[in-house]
Amino acid sequence: MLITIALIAALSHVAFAAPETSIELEPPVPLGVGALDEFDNLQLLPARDEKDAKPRLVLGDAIGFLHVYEQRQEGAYEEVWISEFLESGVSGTLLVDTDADELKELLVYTNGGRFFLFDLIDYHTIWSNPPNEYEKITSMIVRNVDDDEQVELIMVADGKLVLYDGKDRFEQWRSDQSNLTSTDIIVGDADGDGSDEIILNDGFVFDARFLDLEWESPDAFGERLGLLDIDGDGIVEVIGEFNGRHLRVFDIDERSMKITQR
Ligand SMILES: [Ca+2]
Ligand SMILES: [Ca+2]
Ligand SMILES: [Ca+2]
Ligand SMILES: [Ca+2]
Repeated sequence: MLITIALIAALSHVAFAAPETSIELEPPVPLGVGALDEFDNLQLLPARDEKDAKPRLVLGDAIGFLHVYEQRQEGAYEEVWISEFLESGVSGTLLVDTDADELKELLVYTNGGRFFLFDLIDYHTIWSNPPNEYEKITSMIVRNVDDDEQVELIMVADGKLVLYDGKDRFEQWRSDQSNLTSTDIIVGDADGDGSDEIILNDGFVFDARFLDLEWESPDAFGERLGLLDIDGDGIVEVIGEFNGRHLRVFDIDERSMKITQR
């Protein structure tokens, strides 16, 4: 009887265990509670290979170090690597293929104007931008916005919008505007003309292709931005978050904050 129960338990375990195997390779969010999966400076790393499927995560700290943690047992992580000092607080970490070789790198930028590419297997530094190239980077995202196959690093550095080539690694464009303080950048076609805009959270909208300033909104869009078509006209609206909670909606094509009262 006991053996039968054990057998049924074992069989049902097998039946229900299968989906969990793939989750173990790359959990959708770090194990833990709270806002961990929303932090720009905490990323799950993909498994090194199928045999070594231990969940790993990287954390960039406010002093200027990167830490890699590996899961030792369910819910418990342990530090396995720490970087050299990156000179200033880590502002953002991105997992991205910067040079179009179909392998992702860890791209890290700091408050002090440096950015670094790290190898995802052994964490060695693949490349970093020259010291003193920029004094301060307030925001960075990575998108392909031109004709070459590689992505561009789109950042606000020293008050300017800067596009940096991801493969040949040079500054390919910078804006005339030098008063930008953007802490979030989003790319999408927010006016329905079929080409993308680069939208900065402090209210600047650039054409992503021709890089001209399309609109300077009198109101900032919030600290964090999202894009969603919520009025069904086929054009996304900018949804901006203020003070970590309050939301406002902006119609970029109509160049206005959306009136929400009746
Ligand atoms: Ca790559
Ligand atoms: Ca490109
Ligand atoms: Ca557009
Ligand atoms: Ca819309």
